Amino acid sequence: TQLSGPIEVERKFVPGPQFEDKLHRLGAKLQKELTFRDSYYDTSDCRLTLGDVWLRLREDSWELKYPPQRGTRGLNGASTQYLELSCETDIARRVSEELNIPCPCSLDLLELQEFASFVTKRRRFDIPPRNGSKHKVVVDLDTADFGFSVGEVEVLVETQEEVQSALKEVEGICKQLGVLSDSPVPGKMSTFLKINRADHYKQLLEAHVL
Ligand code: V4E
Repeated sequence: TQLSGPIEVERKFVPGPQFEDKLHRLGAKLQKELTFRDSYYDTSDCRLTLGDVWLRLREDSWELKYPPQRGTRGLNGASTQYLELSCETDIARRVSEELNIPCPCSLDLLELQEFASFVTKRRRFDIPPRNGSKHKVVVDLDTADFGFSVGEVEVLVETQEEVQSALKEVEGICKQLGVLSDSPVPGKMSTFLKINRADHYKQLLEAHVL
């Protein structure tokens, strides 16, 4: 089944000491500050996350992230691309397909368990359009309640054809901000699991999902 939702192209980074100066020099403007709780769900044998499928309740809304092609990962070096769904019916369809079970009318009917829950404080910055740029770029600075901070440069696109140019743009902005690291930067989830769910974390590492 072809479900539609935006493709999120992003790259995580560790903001250095002079990071906010660089952000302002690029003309970035603080768009909003928000705080939200994410609770992530999976089967007891972690079949969703082992397939790189991420189901969460962000405050009161279900959201699903998964790689564009079945059986592939959303990783592209240190940058990532994930499809995002936010309609609960579409999410139930995609999750049941992943688990090879009949589609439930509601996600509540699936016997899923929460495996992570944390609060993020986010400051979102808009990057002004640059010469020749096709995409709207945002920079998020996140701090999670378990004492971990990470940044993300992000572009949302509608089609797979736009992914390459979005990746270029994300990487260009990272370079300008002095945060283009060669190796992937651990995100909130990876760090949360390492601290709180060592066995789950190990399984994901061994499956090359993290
Ligand atoms: C762990 C994971 C996913 C769930 C968390 O997604 P993330 O984008 O890190 O969270 P957040 O709060 O920033 O969501 P947003 O508000 O941007 O929608 S989705 C994919 N993964 C796996 C993964 C990975 N293996 N490597 C990297 C660098 N990132 C994610």
